[in-house]
Amino acid sequence: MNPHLDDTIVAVSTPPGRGGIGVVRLAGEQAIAIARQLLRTSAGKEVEFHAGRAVFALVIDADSGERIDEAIVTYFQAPHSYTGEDIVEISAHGSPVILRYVVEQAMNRGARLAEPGEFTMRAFLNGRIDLTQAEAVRDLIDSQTLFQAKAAAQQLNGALSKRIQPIKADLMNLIATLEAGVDFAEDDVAVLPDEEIIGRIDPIVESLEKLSQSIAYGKLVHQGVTLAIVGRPNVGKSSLFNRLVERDHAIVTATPGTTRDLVSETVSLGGIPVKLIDTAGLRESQDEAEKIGIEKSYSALADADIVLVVSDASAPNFQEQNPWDRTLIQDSRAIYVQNKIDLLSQTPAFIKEDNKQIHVRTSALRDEGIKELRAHIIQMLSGESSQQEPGFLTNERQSHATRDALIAMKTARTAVHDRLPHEVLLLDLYAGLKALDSLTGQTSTDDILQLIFAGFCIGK
Ligand SMILES: Nc1nc2c(ncn2[C@@H]2O[C@H](COP(=O)(O)OP(=O)(O)OP(=O)(O)O)[C@@H](O)[C@H]2O)c(=O)[nH]1
Ligand SMILES: [Mg+2]
Repeated sequence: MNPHLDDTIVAVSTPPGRGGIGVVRLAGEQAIAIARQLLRTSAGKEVEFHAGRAVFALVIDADSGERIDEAIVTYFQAPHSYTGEDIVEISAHGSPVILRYVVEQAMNRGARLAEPGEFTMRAFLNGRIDLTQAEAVRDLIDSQTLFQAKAAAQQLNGALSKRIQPIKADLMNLIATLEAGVDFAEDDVAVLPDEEIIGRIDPIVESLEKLSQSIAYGKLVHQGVTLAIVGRPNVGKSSLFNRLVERDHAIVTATPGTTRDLVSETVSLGGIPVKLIDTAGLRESQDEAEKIGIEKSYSALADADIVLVVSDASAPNFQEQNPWDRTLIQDSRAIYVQNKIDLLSQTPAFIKEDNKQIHVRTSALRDEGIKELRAHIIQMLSGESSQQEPGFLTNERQSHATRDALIAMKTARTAVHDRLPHEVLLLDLYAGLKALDSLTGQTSTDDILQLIFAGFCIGK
């Protein structure tokens, strides 16, 4: 048992700095006893705390009894609180001086300063939330777009755990069946035939494989994507970049070779953070700085999730303008942009699809086709998300655990094929279960025993 878990902890829960209100949170057995010493009613009496209710109180100087601030104090009674313990939240005015004073006074009366994330850690340790939900709290706080926040809120609601639960239930059932066969072999408990074991392992493997792939979507949502704008010099890459970020960020001039270094800015497209990178125009150059810039363009091109391949639609040789873009022709990451259409005599269509290649026609100068380009990028992003189930992996830890579970299940399948004894097979299955446990929380021996005895008529 973690000794620190018994401490009553205190911290300012609102961000540092001044604001309209600031909240000090106290959690633990002594929360009320400590809060009581720091507060008075307007009549100077002790504050009475009622579960789930907010009351008006004065923050007082604990030594002299002088009033320091007015506050609204909310009491969440154990176990119906964020951490599962008694929690008192003191919403005072948002002055760092007052908030620090309240925290210090609470510490003088036995509270300990909370470690970063400790309230959420306690919520986890007290079984209020599982690990995926704890991670979702962090994601929710870190979210930069509303779309990210919604995705995190779904995870906080246990979407990932709900997706894992049936997989785990199937695995536990299989373990229980095999355990029964091993432990009660003399008692005529039927031993599962190999085909049936395989028939029960396969769907688990399949579900885990799908789950494992969902990290791609999780990364898309949480980390966003990178989009590189590449092409020959002077075709209007920086002009397009500025249109997409909606301000004059990159330098635009009529001289080819203007952009030397990578210029980047993150925008939200369809709720997904997209890091746009403007690059130096690709050409043979003798200029040292430009040469380095072009090298960087190539690495940005290699690393990007989406590439805008820009050409000048008005240039006479525009079809051959990007000989190097042949390497991109089969690239599903590419969107071909024909810019400067204002210089063409006829008015062309904005989006054309041929051989599955997408061509968008724009005039960065006149702000034409930009909306269509943006819509197309969003469509490309949401293409990946359309068949996505609500629960998905969002970080490396989860991805690792899922992969471990998958490996264990595949090893188990091989063990069946190799006709290894069920004791050995069970080791693999337990390894798979342990990996899933690290995602959602422990399965105890009792859980399995219960399944054995509840599901199987041992009768003795
Ligand atoms: N007529 C017209 N001119 C444009 C358009 N887009 C950009 N230009 C002009 O083309 C010139 C080059 O534009 P940039 O945006 O600097 O081109 P770039 O591809 O970033 O060029 P480098 O950085 O040198 O590789 C500038 O004079 C722009 O004003 C367009 O749609 N129509
Ligand atoms: Mg440029």
